[in-house]
Amino acid sequence: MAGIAPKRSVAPAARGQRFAVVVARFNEPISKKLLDGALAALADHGVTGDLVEVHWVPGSFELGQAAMALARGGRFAGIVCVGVVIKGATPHFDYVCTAAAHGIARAGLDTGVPVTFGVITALTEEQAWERAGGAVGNRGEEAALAALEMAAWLRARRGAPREPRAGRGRKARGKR
Ligand code: INI
Repeated sequence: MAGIAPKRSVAPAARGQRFAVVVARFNEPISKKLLDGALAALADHGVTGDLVEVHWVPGSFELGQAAMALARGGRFAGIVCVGVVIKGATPHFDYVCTAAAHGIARAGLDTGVPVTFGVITALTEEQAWERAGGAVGNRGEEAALAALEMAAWLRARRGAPREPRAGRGRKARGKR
């Protein structure tokens, strides 16, 4: 899929919040580049040292389960999932990509913790390298920026004063 990721972050500094990066070991030399990109983006926003945890899992299929477990633990403002799936000669690729995407989405939707998708789904190894810090960007960095932005967005929503519901205000009560 062609697309243009944002060039600059719009996320504010993360101010002491903790983030996790879950990395799939399959195609490790490439997924390591995604991890590097994610860690660099988090560091740019003040997420360094004890504020960031890295968790390795066997493959992209397992990303959702790990992200769900971490999100349920309640210790992280955001979770970044990175992995590299490269198409082979069989339909295996489709199952791994689908499971990774659904699992990652479900971890975020079920827990309310931002869980972002930094998984390269490439037809060739060359395409994968291009998206791991090559000519087409770094999907790990982009996923980390998305997690930072969503964490800030949710924080702002949770801190925002509630809007009064129609008919339940002081005026409405006084008319009874
Ligand atoms: N996992 C990946 O992350 N990338 C791949 O390209 C890949 N391929 O090609 O098979 C892959 N498979 C492993 C899978 O994610 C699981 O770890 C495995 O099926 C065990 O559940």
